[in-house]
Amino acid sequence: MEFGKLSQQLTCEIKDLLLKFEISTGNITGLEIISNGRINRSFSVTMHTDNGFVSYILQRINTNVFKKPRELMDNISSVTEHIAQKGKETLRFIKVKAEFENEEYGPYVYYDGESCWRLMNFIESDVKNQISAASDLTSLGEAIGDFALALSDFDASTLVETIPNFHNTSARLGKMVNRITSIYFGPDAFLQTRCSDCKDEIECIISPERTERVGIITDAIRLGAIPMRVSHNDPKLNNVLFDRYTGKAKCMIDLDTVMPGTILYDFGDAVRYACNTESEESNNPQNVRINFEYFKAFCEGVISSTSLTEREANLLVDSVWLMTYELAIRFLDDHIDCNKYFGADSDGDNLRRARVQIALLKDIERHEKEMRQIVSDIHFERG
Ligand code: GN1
Ligand code: MG
Repeated sequence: MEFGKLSQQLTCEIKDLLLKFEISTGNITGLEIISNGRINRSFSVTMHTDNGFVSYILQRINTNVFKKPRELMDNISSVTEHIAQKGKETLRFIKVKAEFENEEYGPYVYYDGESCWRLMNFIESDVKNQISAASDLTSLGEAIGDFALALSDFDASTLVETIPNFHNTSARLGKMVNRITSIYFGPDAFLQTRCSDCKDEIECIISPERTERVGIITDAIRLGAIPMRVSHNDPKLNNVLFDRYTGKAKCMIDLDTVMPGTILYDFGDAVRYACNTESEESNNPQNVRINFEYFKAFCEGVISSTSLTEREANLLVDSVWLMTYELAIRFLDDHIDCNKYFGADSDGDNLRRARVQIALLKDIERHEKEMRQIVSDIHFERG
């Protein structure tokens, strides 16, 4: 949305918020709502200051999802400092002016009595919501590999879990099953009908051949079979910035879910989002397939930019399966729970999203062998 179209009131509120941060302000010449994230509310603001035109991203942190904004920002600032020290591009947050700082929220969050706000420098770049060529996938893979490499000497145990059990698929499955069970035995006829209307999707999720595979990565971490690393955990295509001129990935953004984890979460989640022949929002689950050309290009990007252990490499395809399964569970559970987490423009959005993930899951199951072959060819080639 353009500056002129934002309500006068919102524009004034934003102007006022900017005054709370350590920047030199000026006349706002551009203001847009950034609408491609599902969780936080974001605005891009351009101002004409004594130093020329400067742009920032102002964000309202969703504190229903991120319940500890201070810890969240501590995580992000230590990780971004580490990346910046290596001379790599990353997000830079702006401190709140001392007189507006609140000890509970720390130096990077302005609390207006209701909401938590943060401000960061705008990075000149392209954001992609859709892939236009296989080379985009190689760049995406390199961004994930570079991120892992830049943080390979960062002590993951110093980070707090901003969303506990974020990629604990088994816990997510348990939560959905508990919800359905209590609806089934409970008094709410509306919710009971809501569950019966997605009976096929529920059955698909709770089928034993799927549920028995749910711990494949958490078990490997618990047993020490794969290393605990810093992972991004939400590497959707539009959480990576691309260079406008070279098309190469510049850096990863949306660092709220950076936590101790495994690169497998990043690998699997990026593939399930970006190598789907349809979008996450598609109305045509019957057209959903894994795009092998994209998958191959992505694997090349990741494998060429970071080093994986043998066990990690063996679990790459499982991670794609698992992250797709997890998102199918999360979207379906949120639909049953009346869209409280992801939100919806109209009821049914999250069921539609769940159907896309289920269709992708089935396609992955049909083609696991080919996917494993692609991984092992590239991994073997790189030695
Ligand atoms: C959310 O905020 P956004 O749009 O980058 C979600 C991800 C999901 C994604 C699905 C904190 O990401 O986990 O994969 O939607 N982020 C959080 O589109 O829950
Ligand atoms: Mg995002």
